[in-house]
Amino acid sequence: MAALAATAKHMVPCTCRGFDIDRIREDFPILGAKVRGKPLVYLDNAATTQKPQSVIDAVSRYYAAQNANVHRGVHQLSQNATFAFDEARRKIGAFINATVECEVIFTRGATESINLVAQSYGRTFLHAGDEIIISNMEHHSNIVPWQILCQQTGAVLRVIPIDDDGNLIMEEFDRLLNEKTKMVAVVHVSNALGTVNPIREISEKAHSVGARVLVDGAQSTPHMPINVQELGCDFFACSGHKMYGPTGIGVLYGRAEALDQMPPYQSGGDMILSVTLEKTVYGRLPSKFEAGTPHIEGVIGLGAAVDYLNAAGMDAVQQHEHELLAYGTEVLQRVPGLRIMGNAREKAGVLAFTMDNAHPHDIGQILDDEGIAVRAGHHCAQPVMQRYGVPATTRASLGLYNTKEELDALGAALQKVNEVFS
Ligand code: 7TS
Repeated sequence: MAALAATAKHMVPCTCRGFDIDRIREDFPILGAKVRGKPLVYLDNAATTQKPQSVIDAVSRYYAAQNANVHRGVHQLSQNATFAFDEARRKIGAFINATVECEVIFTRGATESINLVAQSYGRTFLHAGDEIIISNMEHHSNIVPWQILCQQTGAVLRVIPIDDDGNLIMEEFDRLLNEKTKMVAVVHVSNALGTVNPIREISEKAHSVGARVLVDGAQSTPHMPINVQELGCDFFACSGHKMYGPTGIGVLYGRAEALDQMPPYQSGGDMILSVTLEKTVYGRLPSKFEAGTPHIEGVIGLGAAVDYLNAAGMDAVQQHEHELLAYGTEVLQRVPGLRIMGNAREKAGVLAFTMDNAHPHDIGQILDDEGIAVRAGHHCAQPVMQRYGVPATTRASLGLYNTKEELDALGAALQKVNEVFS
C-alpha cells in the first residue's frame, strides 16, 4: 500500500526519445472524455483501439466529398474514390512490407482473413490424414476455423504446448512437425498472455517440411514494425480496428504465388474477368478475393491509420510500449495477492492477471468505477485459461497513447479492490 502510494505520487515520464506523448494524446478526441466523473484511462486496446482525429476525418471526408462506388464508375467521383481506395492498399502493403500490393486482400478483419485461408487454401490443398499445427495460446479465431476444416477434410489438428511463463515449447513444435504437416497457424502476439512468438524460426522450420505458415498478427501489427518478408510467413492476418483504424476492415496478406493457386472464398461482382451463363473466369489478385462492394471508407480510414502510425514511427511506438509494459509489470507486482499471467521472455502489449480475493469481473467493475477500462473474461482464448487452470483473468492492454500515470492509476485502483474484498 505504502509502495503503491509512493509510486502514484512519483510520476515517471516516458523517456522514449522523439515520442511526444502529449501531442499524441491530443490527436485522440475520446481520450479527453470523463467516465463516471473521472478521466478515462483506456486500457482495453487489445479489444479495440481508439481513433485519431485524422482517421475520423478521413472517413467523414470520404462521405462528405468522395462517396461513390469503386472500380466501376467512369465519373469523376468514382475515379476519386477508386484512387483513394487503391492508394490505401499501396500504403498498407508498404506498412507490412508486402512484395507487391496485390498481396493485400481486404477482409472484415483477422477473423475473416483466417477463415478465408482455412476455407480456400485448406479445402483445396488439405486431405484426410494431413496435419495442421496451432498453439495452445491461440485466439478462438485461429482455432475454430481449423477445427471446422478438420471436420470437412479429415485433417488432424496438433497443438504446440506452452510453458508456465507463456512461452511456446519449441522442442515440442520440432517433435510435432513432420512431412504430414501442411499448415502451421500461430499467433504473433498472444492477446491473453502478451507472448511474442519466434515467427521467423517457426516459418523456417515449417517450410523445411513443406508446410505453409499463417500468422495471426491481430495483436502484433499495432505494437511493432511488421515485415512479412522477414517473418517468412505465407499468410498474415490483421484487423484495422486494433491498429487505430475503423472496425469492419482488415487485411489478409498472402504470398502472390500462394493466393494465385487458391480458389475464390466468396463470389459475385468485382471478382471476375468475364461471366457467361455457362462459365466464369475469375479476376486477378486482389479482386479474386474481394467479391462485392468493399468497405470503402474502412479501407480509406485504415490507410489514414497507417499514415498515423508511420508518422509516430513504429520503432518509437514499440519502445514506448516496451517501457510501459516494464513499468506496468512493476506496478502490478506491488499489489498484494496479484499474479501476472504470462511472463514470457518476449512480451508486448498485455498485462493479464488474477487476484487472490476478487473475481476478474468484480475487479473490472471496480476499475470501471475509477474510469479505468480493462477487459475481464477469457478473452476468446479459453484454451489458455484451461492451461493455467483459471476461468478468467483481468487484462490491461496497452496502446501508443497510454502513460505511466495511467498505470499508476491502475495500481491505485487495484489497491482499492484489495480493500473492498479483504
Ligand atoms: N486474433 C487475436 C490474437 C485477437 O486478439 C483477436 C481479437 C482476433 C484474432 C480477432 O480479431 P477480430 O478483429 O477479427 O475480431 N481479440 C480480442 C481481444 O483480445 N479482446 O477482444 C477481441
